[in-house]
Amino acid sequence: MVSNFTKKALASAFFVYKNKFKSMSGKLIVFEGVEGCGKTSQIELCGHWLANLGLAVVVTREPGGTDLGLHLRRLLLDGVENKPIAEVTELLLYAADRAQHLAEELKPNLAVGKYILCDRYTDSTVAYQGYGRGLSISLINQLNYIATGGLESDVTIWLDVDVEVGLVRKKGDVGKLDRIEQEAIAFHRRVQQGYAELAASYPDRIVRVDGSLSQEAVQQVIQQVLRVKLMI
Ligand code: ATM
Repeated sequence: MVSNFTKKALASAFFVYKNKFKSMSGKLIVFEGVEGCGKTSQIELCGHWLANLGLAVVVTREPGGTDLGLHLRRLLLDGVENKPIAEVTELLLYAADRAQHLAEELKPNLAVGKYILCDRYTDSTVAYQGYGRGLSISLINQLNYIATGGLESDVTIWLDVDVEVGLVRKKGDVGKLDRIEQEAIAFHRRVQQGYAELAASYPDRIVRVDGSLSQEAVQQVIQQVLRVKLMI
């Protein structure tokens, strides 16, 4: 029989385990959304704002936030000699990029109190590989857990723009679309649906921001969200 003392000790060990990341003093702020939603400009504006408040800011992204990740990003976005990448291979490469990113960038920077602005994180995998490709969400959740050890964002800003508007914006910006952007519009609509369902499932963590507003208006909303959520 398990004594009350043992039960208490187990409960407190579990509490310590569950909260091991909460002791990290920095903040992980993630930006998510479909192609052309405006993440890059909003991250830049937000970085300046936080730095002007005297906070130490790190801007990073997935895939490609480490040297290893940059190689993985190229493989993922350009492909290799026009040969198709199997869906599960793609999923594992995103997970590998994330595991390295966590070890090399996220954990060390959080530990020294930095404010990390991260372009995409675990929700991208649920939205793109889960809703977009149709891979098992439960498998993706497990892989996300393996890659991150359970580290969640403090807040995730989902920049919600119409899929067609986003793709037109993106094509206008860079002139050509990468391997994933070239997917059929139905794929991008499923990704969008994924974000909508994620936001509905995790209302405390994910905040939807209307990305169709002007750049300045979107930034004002983001700053307001961060002030409230992170008490800055
Ligand atoms: P950015 O262009 O936003 O940096 O994202 C790179 C691509 O990687 C993006 N699609 N396109 N093009 C989304 C995709 N992606 C996934 O499919 N799964 C993931 O887990 C992540 C992090 C990104």
